[in-house]
Amino acid sequence: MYKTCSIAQARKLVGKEVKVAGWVHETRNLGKLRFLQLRDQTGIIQLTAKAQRESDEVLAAMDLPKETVICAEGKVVESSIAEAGCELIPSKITVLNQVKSKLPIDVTEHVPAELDVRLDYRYIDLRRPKTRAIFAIRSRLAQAFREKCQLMGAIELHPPTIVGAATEGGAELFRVEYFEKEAFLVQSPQLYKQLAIIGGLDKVYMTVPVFRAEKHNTMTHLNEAYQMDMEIGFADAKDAVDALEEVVLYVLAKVKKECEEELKILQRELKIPSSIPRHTYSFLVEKLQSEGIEFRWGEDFSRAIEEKISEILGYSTYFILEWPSDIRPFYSMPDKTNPKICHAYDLNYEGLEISSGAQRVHDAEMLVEQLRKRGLKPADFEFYINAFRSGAPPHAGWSIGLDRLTMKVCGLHNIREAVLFPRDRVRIRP
Ligand code: AMO
Repeated sequence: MYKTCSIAQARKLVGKEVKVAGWVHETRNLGKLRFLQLRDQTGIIQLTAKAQRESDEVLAAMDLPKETVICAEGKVVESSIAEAGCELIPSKITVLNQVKSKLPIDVTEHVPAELDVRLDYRYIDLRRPKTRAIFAIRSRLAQAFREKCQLMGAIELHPPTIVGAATEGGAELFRVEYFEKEAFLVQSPQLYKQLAIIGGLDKVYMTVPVFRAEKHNTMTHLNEAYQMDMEIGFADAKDAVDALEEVVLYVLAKVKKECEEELKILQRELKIPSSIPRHTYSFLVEKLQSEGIEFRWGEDFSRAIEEKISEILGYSTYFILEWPSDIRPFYSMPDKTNPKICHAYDLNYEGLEISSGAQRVHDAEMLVEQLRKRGLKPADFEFYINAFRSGAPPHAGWSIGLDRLTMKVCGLHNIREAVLFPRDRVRIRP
């Protein structure tokens, strides 16, 4: 057995003998007195050895190079100088593995590292408390999403990743060779979650990777992203936006309550509104125009325009409802009286679009028309369109970008920081 407890647990076991394992974080040799900070995922404990008290083997081990993997046995005692209020008096230190190369990242953060280097050596970067905090928060966000969906009575699905047709427009697909056929990596679980609703599953959710062959290089886009989707049967746009608000507020509240330590490491104070204001696209365009900002109805909001909107509103978390039909995907339901507008919506959290969705078109002939209008071939979507001829209920749904949500919750400037091994135009290794 390499350890009897974690370092966090050992810190609570004053007076007890323990065996802990981890990495040498830092050492300090004052001659007669030697200190070694031992780190694992849960924290750091100080090992203190005295020349007159400890064996030669233990004293020698107190000078091991940083990041050596060791286990240490000894007694936890109270300490007025150690940061944790206790320290470990080692009786035995065993080297489990040595460091055999010069490390490109300083885990103690005395020397800051460029993001590119950190991503190339993510396995070392992950040893930094800040990076660990990001992934602990990301994990809690994803878990809280699942929890809330289950509480709302939804069923978790696992849709395919290799597909035969586009969902979000034809130009952004990664092609794959699939035996003698052409296939694609999925852009969104969109079609499949809708088929599940047509199948009679009333409320479904999923957390899935999606692939977008977009050639951009921005701080908020990836070529492989994680989406947390929900689709609801017998629902209109308002029902879906209500559900989205409920889920997002739940998830944020969970993280605020249960990731206090991680948020502190990241120096983040999470702001959670009691409710999220809702504005139509047209209202925001009027607001922009009344402030003298040049913007034409029908265009998509750029990042710069979104910043202006936040400035004008005085807050940066809000829904945008009722979008121009022409700039939304084919499955978005047009308004009956004014088809220029559709029942689609976005959620901007702290100035960034983190979620998007729509009430769906549930009539097969209307879908064919919508596909044609966008230059897409209905024949490519035959299996999907046919499903709408079998008795399709009205439905609506949305997708939350997990990477973007993590980025914003953690206060990061670059989405890549929120992803273990991000995929962008240049990065496919490691
Ligand atoms: P959309 O394409 O807007 O909608 O995606 C939904 C959410 O996923 C995140 N996202 C991304 N994050 C990082 N990099 C990307 N390239 C990227 N693309 C999307 C965003 C975005 O808000 N099928 C619809 C959803 C629906 O209608 O249910 C869809 O995929 O946070």
